[in-house]
Amino acid sequence: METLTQRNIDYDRSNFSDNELVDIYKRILKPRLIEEKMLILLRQGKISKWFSGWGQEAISVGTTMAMNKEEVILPMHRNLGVFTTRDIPLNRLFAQFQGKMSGFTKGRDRSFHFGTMDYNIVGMISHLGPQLGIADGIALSSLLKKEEKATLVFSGDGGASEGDFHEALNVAAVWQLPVIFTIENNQWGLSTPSNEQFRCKQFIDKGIGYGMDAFQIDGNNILEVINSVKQIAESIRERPRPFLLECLTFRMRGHEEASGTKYYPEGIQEEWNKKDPVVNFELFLKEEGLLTEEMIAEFKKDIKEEIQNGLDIAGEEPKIVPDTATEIKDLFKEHNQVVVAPESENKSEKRLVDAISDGLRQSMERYPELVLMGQDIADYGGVFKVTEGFVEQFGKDRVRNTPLCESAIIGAGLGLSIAGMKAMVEMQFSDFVSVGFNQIVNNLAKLHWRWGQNADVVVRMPTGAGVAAGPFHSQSTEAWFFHTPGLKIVYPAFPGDAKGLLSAAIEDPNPVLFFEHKFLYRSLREDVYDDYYTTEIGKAAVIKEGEDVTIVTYGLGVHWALETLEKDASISADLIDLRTLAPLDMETVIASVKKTGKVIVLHEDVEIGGIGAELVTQLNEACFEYLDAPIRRVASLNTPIPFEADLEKNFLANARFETVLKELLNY
Ligand SMILES: Cc1ncc(C[n+]2csc(CCOP(=O)(O)OP(=O)(O)O)c2C)c(N)n1
Repeated sequence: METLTQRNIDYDRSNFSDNELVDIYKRILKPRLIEEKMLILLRQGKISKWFSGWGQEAISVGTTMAMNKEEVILPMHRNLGVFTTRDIPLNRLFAQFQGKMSGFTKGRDRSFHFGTMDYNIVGMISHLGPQLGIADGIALSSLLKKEEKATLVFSGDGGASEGDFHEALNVAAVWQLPVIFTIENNQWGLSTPSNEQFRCKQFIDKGIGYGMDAFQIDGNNILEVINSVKQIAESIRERPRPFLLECLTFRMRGHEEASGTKYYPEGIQEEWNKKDPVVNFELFLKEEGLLTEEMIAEFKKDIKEEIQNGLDIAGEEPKIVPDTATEIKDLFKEHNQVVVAPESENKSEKRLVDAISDGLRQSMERYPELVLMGQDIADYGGVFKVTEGFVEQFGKDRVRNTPLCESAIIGAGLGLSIAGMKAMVEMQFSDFVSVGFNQIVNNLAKLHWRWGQNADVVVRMPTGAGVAAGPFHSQSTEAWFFHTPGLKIVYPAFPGDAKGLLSAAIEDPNPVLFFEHKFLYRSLREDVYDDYYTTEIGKAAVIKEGEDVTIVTYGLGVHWALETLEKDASISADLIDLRTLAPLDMETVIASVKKTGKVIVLHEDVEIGGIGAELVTQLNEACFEYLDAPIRRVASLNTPIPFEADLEKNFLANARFETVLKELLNY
């Protein structure tokens, strides 16, 4: 590409002193020189992949210079300049790229896939859009704490086609959150041009639909970027509200170095090279008499030395030696639960729904930083009335009705947690968690393991069948998450456990999915302690003791088993209610199976690839020599769950449980 000798960008320097302008130059030069070095290293085979931000540096550097240091920025894959402008030591940045220990993820995630709250940066996951909901949560925390802070989050024009973009902007607008949604419109998403990505004339037209102000600026003009972001940030610190800021630019080097640029129209790179953000600014400062060739050479020399020094330090660092125990330990933030006993013995009869409501209310009293979010949970009290009366007691700031935006809201829960708060997100029905799935399995579950940031979020999941509600209001969804390391899954079967376990889940700084059986909400009563208390997470309960068989189950299965045992008093069984599915209390289960020699696993969820499959495998490995019969598993049919009452009955595991139990006993 030809070197520019003529300036093609007009700068308005009226807000900047000479020194500031020179400082800006040094700031924008640094990521460019790192880019140059990375390309050399790539050619030498010393790094494997590089997403280049060449030509887009003014956006990363300008936005970061405009924001206050204590404000959070959520960058994407072309925002090297955010990291350098926040002054992350280059040796750590390079160690991160090389998967070394002094990076930010202990070698567990690559390139820019990390965050560090030491620098108020929350990094991306590959899925792009989920960043935006997290920004909402961080901004919500600022709003609730009246901190007068703005949050800035990036998206590409391509990533903005994701549902997460729509959800996050919509939530930010409805809640008037101080977020600057910065769109780097480099006009391509991989090989797809903008006109195959969206239909509106210009990107900012999308702002109208969300009811937020939107500006388009020249993303290659660093002074324009700084001025615009400063102005917006100042304004929204004072009067919180979101902004859409489109920074027009061009992706000079294609998607990533290996994928080439053959699909670009002829001459487009040359055209955009004329608007190079670094060289144009350099030419401008020379014209202004602020920069000489000698100064440029000196700055380049200094930065190159810094880069080489950083590479040397990172290069000398030994490769990570895998340690399995550490890999597993780091899944969760350390939390040694100390079970809290109720202050008095006072009890009153509570339905499951009342007990859950009670635990939630007392947790709200205990944790002023706890925020509840969900559809219709405020004045309406939630569809199952768990939060009835909460608005009166805790106010609308902490008991928040949400738009229908599961993904953005779970993301916002994570944002609240990153900002030091606690979040509880209610799914209206656990079936609907499928549209928030990505945030749970890829963000909540992996965050602590990736960069040590915990996700203090409880997702409440009204679940299960027995209410003839059909395939989308009756599913058992626990196995969707059971397979994902990094999540705790709690599934109580009784009101007393539900209250204690929900309180424990909220206390726990890690992500917990809390399943509540809808059929049991109002059909089950128990005397429950009135005071606040917690129950141990990860501990099964032996509900009945016997000699001949072990029944392992959870949720509604516990009640099916109880009914079956009540019908036939001759059956002598250990009945184990798992209560927590992740982590599984295998110790209790194994001890029982070793005693009885026979075991049947029962669950409401469909059979295939379910929790039963895991239990059977682990029991086979641990108890084979103690078994007097093959392990049996009873689950619901491997079909979706039908609506009609008799069809539903036939679908559910209970239709076959008694027969299989008797077969096992007679084996
Ligand atoms: C959910 C998801 N779909 C697809 C991809 C693959 N992918 C990675 S980056 C990218 C293009 C993104 O375009 P844009 O948001 O405009 O950012 P740019 O790369 O142009 O900076 C695609 C398709 C992905 N990472 N995540």
